[in-house]
Amino acid sequence: MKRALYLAKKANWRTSPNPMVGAVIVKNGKIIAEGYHKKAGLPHAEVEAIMKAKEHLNGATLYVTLEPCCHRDKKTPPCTDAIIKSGIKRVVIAMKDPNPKVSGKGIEILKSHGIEVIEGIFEEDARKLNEFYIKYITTKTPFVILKIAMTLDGKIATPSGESKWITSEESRKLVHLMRSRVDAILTAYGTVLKDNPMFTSRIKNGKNPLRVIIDPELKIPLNYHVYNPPPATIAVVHERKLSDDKLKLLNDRGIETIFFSSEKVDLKWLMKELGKREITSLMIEGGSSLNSYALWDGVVDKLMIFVAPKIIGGSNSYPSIGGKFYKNLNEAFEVRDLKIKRISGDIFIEGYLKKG
Ligand code: AOF
Ligand code: ZN
Repeated sequence: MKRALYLAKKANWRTSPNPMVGAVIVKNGKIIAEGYHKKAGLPHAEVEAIMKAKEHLNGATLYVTLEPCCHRDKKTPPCTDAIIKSGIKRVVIAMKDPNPKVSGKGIEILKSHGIEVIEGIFEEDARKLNEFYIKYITTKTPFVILKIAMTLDGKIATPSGESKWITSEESRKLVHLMRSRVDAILTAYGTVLKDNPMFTSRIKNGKNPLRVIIDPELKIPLNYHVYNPPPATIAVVHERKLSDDKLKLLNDRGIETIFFSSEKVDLKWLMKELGKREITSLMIEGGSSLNSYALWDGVVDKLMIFVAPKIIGGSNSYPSIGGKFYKNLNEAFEVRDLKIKRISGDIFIEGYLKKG
């Protein structure tokens, strides 16, 4: 199963909206074939492995990181059919497929054909590997990472807005790696106006995320990087506050728009809109206000905080989280499963937001 997890990871977060899955076939104590799911639309891991096997699979054991699929209304045929036909006698699964169309049904079908099924081997690793997929397939909204690069005193910019660079180059490389893994980046016009960022992934073999920019009135000049694809951009604009001329400018450039009509864009609603576009994961790279909205709108799943050994101080410098606050400490947002790492001179903190 460890080998199957290793194979799954080879897809390098390129399978969206599908999960990353690895499979290994063992016969007489030997690995005789392996496979992984490379990309949505391409064969599933199990089928890859079965196709590659050069000998009969009668009596073989299949190790797979996700419950084999059994549904038909999709791009590829069900893996359960291929497994049953192959003669495989035992299937070891790391985790159930959370997809409501599968979720246990794949296992039942295998069992009803006399195949022995063992579940829950290295389940935690498998769940972590596919945290984007699990959130998306069960809620139809993206898994949201809030990324913050801040000083020891929790500031993200000086009072004049200077923020380049707070963290080390090594930390920034990790941000580029994360950009390469998520489907989209979310930011707002303030951040874009300040730095004219590209939000691309500038690492070897990096994949650029879609850029989602909250720019209600189109304040960002069209010659800024974000409005110059590739990669593609979605502008989140206000139904009434955006002039027709400006809308035409966006349309002429082929920039997709999402309209909202409330005073402030409701991020919960926006996540549903992005989910409809098959965005399964998203990283927020914004300023004090967007970070605050993200928390209070309840969309954050995971925090990734880079802390640099610097202190800016001052009450006019920008805090990592601005806006609203809790009056009582016992109400404060809580973060669970903290992981802490040193990245060159910085401290990297990762954790999941406790909800409800
Ligand atoms: C598996 N093995 O390697 C993967 C599975 O559109 P399709 O045909 O690729 O189907 C996508 C669904 O299949 C996806 O939502 C999930 O339920 C399952 N993914 N299942 O047995 C795999 N990638
Ligand atoms: Zn399948």
